[in-house]
Amino acid sequence: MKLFTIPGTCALSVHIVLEWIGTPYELDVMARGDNTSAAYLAINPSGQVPALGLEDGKVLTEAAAILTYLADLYPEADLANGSSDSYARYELIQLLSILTGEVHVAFKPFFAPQRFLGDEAQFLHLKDQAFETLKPLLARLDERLGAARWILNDRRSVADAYLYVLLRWVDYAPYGIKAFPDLARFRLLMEDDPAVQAALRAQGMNPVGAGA
Ligand SMILES: N[C@@H](CCC(=O)N[C@@H](CS)C(=O)NCC(=O)O)C(=O)O
Repeated sequence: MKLFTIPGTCALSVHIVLEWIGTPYELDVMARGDNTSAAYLAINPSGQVPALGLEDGKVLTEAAAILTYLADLYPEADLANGSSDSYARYELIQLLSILTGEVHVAFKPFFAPQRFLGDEAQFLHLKDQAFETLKPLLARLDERLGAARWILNDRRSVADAYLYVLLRWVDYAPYGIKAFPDLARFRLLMEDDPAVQAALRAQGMNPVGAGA
């Protein structure tokens, strides 16, 4: 398997999961901009990461699909919320949908305001608005986590890897991670994990710690 990633992006979640599983994998760490090359567009026409090249030559894209695929392929790693029971499976899909389709998407006007507005004078306003949209989403995740160690039924799953990546970005918000004490604690605990540390190192990234 080969993971295509760009440091700082949501592809880190897949990288963490590959480390948790402990299976051999190849890594293609691209620089920003490489994802619009003809070579990469042939791998993922959306130009986005993550993409996962599979052993049979197929490519899987979309973080939620890749994470579910890996959780299913390596049941011994127990990262699928115990999904032999069907409700547990849909709970995992539900949470991955919230994280990828609601929370991640809410960050997009901050990271790429030019995709939403032509008028640069409006960018700051748009970014502020993005963080306002995010606040209740993060508050709900903070409440959902509560005193638990892991976000889904207090059982480690692929959703934790994805949540960690999203929480790294909360430092950009004016309120910061400290506004969400349980998420802040979760983020710190994730950074104690040798698998997370290995993935960060391999992508030339640093832990973000407790936040400002
Ligand atoms: N829906 C996609 C979104 C992936 C995505 O937004 N990737 C970002 C990084 S977090 C990216 O590749 N950005 C580069 C670009 O769009 O040019 C997924 O869940 O995998």
